[in-house]
Amino acid sequence: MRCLYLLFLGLLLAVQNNANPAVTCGKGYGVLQGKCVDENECDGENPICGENAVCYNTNGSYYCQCVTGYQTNSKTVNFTLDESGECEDINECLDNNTICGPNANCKNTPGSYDCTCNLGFVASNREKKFNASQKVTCNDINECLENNIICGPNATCENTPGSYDCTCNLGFVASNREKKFNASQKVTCNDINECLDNSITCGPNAYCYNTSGSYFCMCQSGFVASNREEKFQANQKVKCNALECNRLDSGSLSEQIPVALKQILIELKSTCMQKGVTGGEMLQILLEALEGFLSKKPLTDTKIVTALFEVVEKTLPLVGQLLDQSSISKSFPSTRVEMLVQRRPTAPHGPFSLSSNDVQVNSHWETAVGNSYKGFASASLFQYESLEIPHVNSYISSTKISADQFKLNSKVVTIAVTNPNTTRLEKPITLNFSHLQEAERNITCVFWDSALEGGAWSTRGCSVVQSSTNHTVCSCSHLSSFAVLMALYELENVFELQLITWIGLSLSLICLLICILTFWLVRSIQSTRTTIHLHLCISLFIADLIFLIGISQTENKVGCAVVAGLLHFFFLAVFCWMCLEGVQLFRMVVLVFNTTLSRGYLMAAGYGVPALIVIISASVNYRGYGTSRYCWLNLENGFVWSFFGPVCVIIVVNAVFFLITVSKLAQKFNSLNPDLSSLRKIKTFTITAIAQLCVLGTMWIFGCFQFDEGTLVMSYLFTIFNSLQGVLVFIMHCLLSKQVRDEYVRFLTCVTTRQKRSYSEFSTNQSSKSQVSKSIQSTGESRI
Ligand SMILES: *[C@@H]1O[C@H](CO)[C@@H](O)[C@H](O)[C@H]1NC(C)=O
Ligand SMILES: *[C@@H]1O[C@H](CO)[C@@H](O)[C@H](O)[C@H]1NC(C)=O
Ligand SMILES: *[C@@H]1O[C@H](CO)[C@@H](O)[C@H](O)[C@H]1NC(C)=O
Ligand SMILES: *[C@@H]1O[C@H](CO)[C@@H](O)[C@H](O)[C@H]1NC(C)=O
Ligand SMILES: *[C@@H]1O[C@H](CO)[C@@H](O)[C@H](O)[C@H]1NC(C)=O
Ligand SMILES: *[C@@H]1O[C@H](CO)[C@@H](O)[C@H](O)[C@H]1NC(C)=O
Ligand SMILES: *[C@@H]1O[C@H](CO)[C@@H](O)[C@H](O)[C@H]1NC(C)=O
Ligand SMILES: *[C@@H]1O[C@H](CO)[C@@H](O)[C@H](O)[C@H]1NC(C)=O
Ligand SMILES: *[C@@H]1O[C@H](CO)[C@@H](O)[C@H](O)[C@H]1NC(C)=O
Ligand SMILES: *[C@H]1O[C@@H](CO)[C@H](O)[C@@H](O)[C@@H]1NC(C)=O
Ligand SMILES: CC(=O)N[C@H]1CO[C@H](CO)[C@@H](O)[C@@H]1O
Repeated sequence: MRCLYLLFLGLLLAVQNNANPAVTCGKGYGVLQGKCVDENECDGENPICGENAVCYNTNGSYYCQCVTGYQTNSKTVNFTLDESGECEDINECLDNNTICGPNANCKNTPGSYDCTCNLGFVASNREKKFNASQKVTCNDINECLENNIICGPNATCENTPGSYDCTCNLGFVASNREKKFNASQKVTCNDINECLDNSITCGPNAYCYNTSGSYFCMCQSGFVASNREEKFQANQKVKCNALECNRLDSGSLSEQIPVALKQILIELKSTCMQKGVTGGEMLQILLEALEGFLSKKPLTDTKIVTALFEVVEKTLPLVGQLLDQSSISKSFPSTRVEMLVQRRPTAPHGPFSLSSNDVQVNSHWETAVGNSYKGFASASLFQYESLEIPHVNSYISSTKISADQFKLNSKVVTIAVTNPNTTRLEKPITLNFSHLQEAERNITCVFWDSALEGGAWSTRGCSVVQSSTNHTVCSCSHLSSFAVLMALYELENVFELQLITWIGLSLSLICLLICILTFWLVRSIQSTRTTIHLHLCISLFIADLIFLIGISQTENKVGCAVVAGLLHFFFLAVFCWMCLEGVQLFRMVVLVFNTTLSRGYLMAAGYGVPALIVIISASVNYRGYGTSRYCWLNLENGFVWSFFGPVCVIIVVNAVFFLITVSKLAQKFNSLNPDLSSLRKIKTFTITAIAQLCVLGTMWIFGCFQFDEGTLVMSYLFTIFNSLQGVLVFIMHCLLSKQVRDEYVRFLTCVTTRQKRSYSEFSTNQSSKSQVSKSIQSTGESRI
């Protein structure tokens, strides 16, 4: 309803206008053909909106709009006449100070702005100017890459954000003495003469050379840099050491040396004097020369051995000084070398180890360096694979021991180090030697002492740390002139002992044979005692014979065991018969009657008891018979007591019998009516028997040590006693008995005066006589 009313009102107005031609129009309108039309204010003479604005006509009015980059001072773009505004340039650079982004400069322009990259930066679109809408960034220019000679020669360019720095290279200094400069400063980098610099010292025996940008040090001729480099710098702490080739003059050795060695020395010295020779080359020459020398013939003189060791000892430190590698290992048929070299600015310390297959050496670098460090240190192990050393004396604990008592049981080695003063080491070196032959006892560590009779093995300063069957560890407090060490062992079969055994046993056997014949054939002395003597002699004879032939027949194990068993049996039998003699004497003194013993009982006691012992021993431990050294009872597990046990028992029993016998005898002597002649006889018998017991008993006490400890004195005592016991039996039972002596005299006169007589006559004569004496004796015995 309201709309309709308004419409009506509108129509009414329109009709009125048309109807009235003299009309007046409102502001902003003009009259045209009686009509009010919009007046275009923007068409006027003077721009109505002012500069930098665009005028827009509207129905009945207009408005001004500032062009881009402009605005009114009330920060609006549109304004009308009423507002009477004016368009002013916008300062984009002030409005937004990050509008250009980093490293760029903003410059306001009328209606706009320009971004330009700072010095040292370039726009990503490579244009000089840009604006924010272009999304351009300013990037650093790498001046060093754009122009690689920007800093000039001998200088280094370093790019910085927006710029660059030039610095002179090491060894050059900028002409303006500043650290950093740039091309615009016209600075040059000049070479420094480091050799004039006091802070740089090449050290003694070295020259300094100035080079473009640097310098180097060089040893004077005749000197070798400790790091083996030709040129070095002061901060490397290199030392120039004299190369003492003169050490190789043959005159510097302590002994006159053979021509062959002299030639080796001359060759070595001329090699040493060559410029630029290396340790490896020198070592090769030494080893090759020694190869010829050692393979030719065995060394016959200790002085040659001394000289040989000395040559090696003097050459090895030179090799170490000239060696380029830090270690070298060379092996020839007769020699072998292991060498370690340290070339550090500071002295090395701590342990090191050198080893070949046969010897391992443990020492410390402190030992190899010594009191003054030369900038390098070397240690070498020189091994003689098959050095044939002449028989030389040994000084064991300052006692001279002749050559034939000891034998080399390891490879011979020389230890040489840089340190020239090795006569008393602070830390001893240890050497672990492999044995050439298995040996556990009497091992000695020795070194070659050239001060002793031109060269001999000596134990001074060396000791055995530990010794097993196959190895000996030695410790020595010096390397001396020759640090040669070896293991020795006592020879088991010394020739003299062998000789004594042979002569003594042969003598024994002859004597025992005479005894046996005497006791067997001479009727006049037949009695139970004689039977006992006879069997004692037979047992001893067989035992000695087996001992002589079989004691060292160790090759055949079974044979050896049989020999050991037989020895066991017969030596026991000797003791049993000896015991029986004691029993018989006892019976003679105590049991006046029935002094003859049955042969059966005697045999059973004399041979049965030993047989029983041997059978029991063999069945308990048959392996106990025969050892690797002797065909005798094995000393391990106490098996040998199957011999010593019964022997001890017998000796004790015998001793008891003798005591009783002697006391009874004394009683009888003190009795009212002593039968002096027969008592004296028994007294003699008893003394003889006791003497025999003592001899046999003592012998086996030594024998105990002989087989067990193997010391030389015991060996000699045992051998002498053992060899001569037959002789002793002969002396005691035959020569000291008047009866037997008479028989011998009779026999000898028979032989000399009645050679033509037949033996049968002699024997009948003999037997008839002995019959008489026997009856005398038996009555004598039975009377007691
Ligand atoms: C200015 O006026 C015009 C016309 O009325 C309009 O289109 C525009 O949006 C205005 N601008 C501003 C910034 O007000
Ligand atoms: C300033 O200009 C930069 C680049 O055009 C734009 O990213 C930023 O938003 C502007 N800051 C202001 C406050 O207008
Ligand atoms: C930015 O620069 C471009 C190219 O020169 C131009 O077309 C544009 O109008 C400029 N914008 C401003 C806001 O100045
Ligand atoms: C120093 O510059 C000169 C001239 O360019 C050049 O011959 C010489 O090799 C440079 N020295 C070094 C150490 O770079
Ligand atoms: C060069 O260095 C001088 C002094 O430091 C400085 O004033 C100058 O701006 C630098 N020139 C360039 C290109 O970096
Ligand atoms: C050798 O060493 C010992 C002990 O280290 C020292 O007493 C002696 O002076 C040294 N001799 C030489 C010649 O350097
Ligand atoms: C000695 O050397 C042998 C073999 O190299 C080794 O078996 C043994 O243990 C060493 N002995 C010692 C005490 O180092
Ligand atoms: C080793 O031999 C030496 C010299 O002959 C001797 O003095 C020492 O007693 C022997 N040692 C042993 C355990 O046999
Ligand atoms: C010693 O060496 C021999 C042969 O090399 C070997 O048969 C034996 O078992 C070794 N003995 C010991 C105790 O190692
Ligand atoms: C080393 O010393 C400097 C300063 O005295 C000189 O300028 C250089 O020319 C010299 N360099 C050489 C290679 O002799
Ligand atoms: C072109 C145009 O629309 N003109 C109009 C302007 O305003 C007057 C009255 O306000 C109208 O009558 C015109 O028609």
